[in-house]
Amino acid sequence: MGFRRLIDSKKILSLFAAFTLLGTNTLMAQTAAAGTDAPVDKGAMWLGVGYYVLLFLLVCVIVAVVGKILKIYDLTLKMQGKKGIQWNNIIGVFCIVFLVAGLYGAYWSFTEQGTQILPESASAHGGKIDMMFWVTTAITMVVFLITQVLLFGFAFKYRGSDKRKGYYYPHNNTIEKIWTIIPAIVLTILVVFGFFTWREVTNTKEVKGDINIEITGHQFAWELRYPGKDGKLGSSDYQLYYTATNMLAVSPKDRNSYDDLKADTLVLPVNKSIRLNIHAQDVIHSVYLPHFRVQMNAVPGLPTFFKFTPTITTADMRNRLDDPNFNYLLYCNKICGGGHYNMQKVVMVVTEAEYQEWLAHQKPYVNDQLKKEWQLAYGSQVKELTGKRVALNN
Ligand SMILES: [Cu+2]
Repeated sequence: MGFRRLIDSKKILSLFAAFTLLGTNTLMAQTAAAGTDAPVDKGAMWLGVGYYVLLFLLVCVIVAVVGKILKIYDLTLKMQGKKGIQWNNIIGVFCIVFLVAGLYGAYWSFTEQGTQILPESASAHGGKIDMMFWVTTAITMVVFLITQVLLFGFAFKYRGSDKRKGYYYPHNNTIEKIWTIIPAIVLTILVVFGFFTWREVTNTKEVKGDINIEITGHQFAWELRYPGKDGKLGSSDYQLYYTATNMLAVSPKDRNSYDDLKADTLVLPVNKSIRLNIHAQDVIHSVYLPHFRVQMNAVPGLPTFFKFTPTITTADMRNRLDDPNFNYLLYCNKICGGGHYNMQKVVMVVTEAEYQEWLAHQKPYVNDQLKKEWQLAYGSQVKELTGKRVALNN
């Protein structure tokens, strides 16, 4: 396509027209929103996306036009018997510019995003997880720096030149060995390190003294159940029908459930071993407690658990961060549907005395309505059981 035809092209003109139209609409929408304090509607947002897509296309067109102009200039120089544009030098310099800009971008990313890093770990095992993170980050950063400097530095140093002839170098076993064996050793160390840490964190049996807490995910909330005075959680059975009164499908056949407590907030005593027994009712969710370096999937029909020991109370962490509004949070870390973002709970780490005080105020899970439901479904057997145990707590 000739230069004149490119400029006259109807496609470019229509692109400009659409660009101007969308740009004007976006500006108008923003001005209107700013004037009325109204929330920005989604139509304006998509208009904004269209604006930037067209902006990108426009930049591409400009680059293409400049390229054509340079090509014509290059041809003119050659027709006059002069040397053409030294593309090899230009591209070589671009490599160095790209290297410097990229490294600055990485530095900027560390300084900007780095300020959002989590505070110190608030659990006993968290230090090990952090150590794995920092070792991996340090190794990958060293590799990143070396490879990028060599890649772009060599592209500049050995750029095409009439004075130099390329050396045919098809294969070298020594180099192949170096770049296969060294990464293999480094990766093996990282994987083995990770394996032992993960095994230590998860390969733990339920022992006496653990505080068992049941957490169940459903679209879109978490439900909590604490054991009563017997310290034992009654079993739940995912095959039971989940009803509004029995959200956790607790089995009426297990006496241990009769003194269990229903809770709205995840309250944990400091320096005590917590065993989270994790369930899901509908789809896969994930229990995520970033400040304690805990994450475990909640899978329907496949109970999972995570054991950890909180080491810093909420009050203590607020002091350390100098932020009186700080709260530990529990998130769902699997995109489980439209209300996924809503699956968030406040976690309070408190002293043992505060924990006991809080626990004493929690309501029993097996309430009167549930007792009635069970009696209707299971008859006198359940009536006899509930009659004995629930009386102790009510
Ligand atoms: Cu979820």
